Amino acid sequence: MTESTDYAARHVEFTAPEPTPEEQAELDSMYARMDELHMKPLWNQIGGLMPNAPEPQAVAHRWDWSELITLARRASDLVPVGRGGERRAIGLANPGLGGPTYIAPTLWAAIQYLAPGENAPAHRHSQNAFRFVLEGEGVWTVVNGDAVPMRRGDLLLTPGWNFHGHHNIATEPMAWLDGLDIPFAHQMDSGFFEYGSERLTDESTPDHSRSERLWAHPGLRPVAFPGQASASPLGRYAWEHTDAALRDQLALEDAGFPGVVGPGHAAIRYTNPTTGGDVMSTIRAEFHRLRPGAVTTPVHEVGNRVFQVFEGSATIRIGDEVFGLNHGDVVNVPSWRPWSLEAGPEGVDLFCFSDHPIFEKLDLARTYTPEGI
Ligand code: 1HN
Repeated sequence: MTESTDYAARHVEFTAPEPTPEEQAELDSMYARMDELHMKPLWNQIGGLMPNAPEPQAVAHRWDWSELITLARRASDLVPVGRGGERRAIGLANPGLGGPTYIAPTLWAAIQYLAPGENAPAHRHSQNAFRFVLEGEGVWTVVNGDAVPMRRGDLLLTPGWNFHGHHNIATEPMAWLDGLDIPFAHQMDSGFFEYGSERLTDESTPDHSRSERLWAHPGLRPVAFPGQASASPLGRYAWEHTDAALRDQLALEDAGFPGVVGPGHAAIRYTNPTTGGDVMSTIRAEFHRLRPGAVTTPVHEVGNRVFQVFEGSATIRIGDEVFGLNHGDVVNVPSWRPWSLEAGPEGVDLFCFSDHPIFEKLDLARTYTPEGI
């Protein structure tokens, strides 16, 4: 599959008549003066500024889970967690973006590791954040005093400006995927940060957080909290609900009813129960389940996706590249690169997050399926 799209206009090179030596000297001097005064002529750069379709600097890249978890364990032996450093998190830096810890121009992804008895101190920032738990349990994220358990397959939210700290009260270390909109806030100069209390929560650790007791009942909302909130008030999306929803979609397909997004492809979007929309204003979170061998239709989308394999294996095609994906591996899809998934012989479960809400809100979202499906 190629990158070409049939609607693409042709790019026309701007050519001026060949200058005489005198004209060239004048031109050189004019450009030198512009440079001194921090001015740039448009006629030399329009093609790069306004390509016919997005030409992301970010490249598609896969991070290997076994390497990530090995380095996280080493970091745990060598680097304490505490105030100042705040989190023992290893960020994934897109090789196309030239150095900063950005998996995409808008998104941050990291593996965070907390050993038994360790505490990541409370703080808050305007950046939105979530955690997705690949394996393990025993860590509690305390969000504004509400103790939220973290267990395998759970999605935990800490929307912007909520105090949050993490405590491992178990006997095993735990690692999870963090996703934040740090690059977006950084590039837009919109970020704020404050330290929270050093005092550990003396909350008991109930089975369910307060937020789940209020908001995690399907199709039901507490009358005491009317209105809409831009970020979801639900702190934990428990695996048992995600798994059941996906299982039911595939069971409906088996019974000949609609429900799946494509043949053998069940998918759910985590929603804000006060709106039915995305969980946070800048980040979309989804979970995809493909039956063995199922294949998705290639699609171009404005915005960036990140996948992490929860179970099983798959291959993902991104433009002309193909990546094999196993348990825990993380891969990003840059804007407008066509992507499609093919599940391995045992099927695949994938967590996915994206920055698509940003583009939808700004009327900049576009999708295109070359096969017109
Ligand atoms: C942060 O607060 C967390 O709360 C994780 O777990 C990663 C990366 C940069 C800045 C703040 C967390 C972070 C972060």
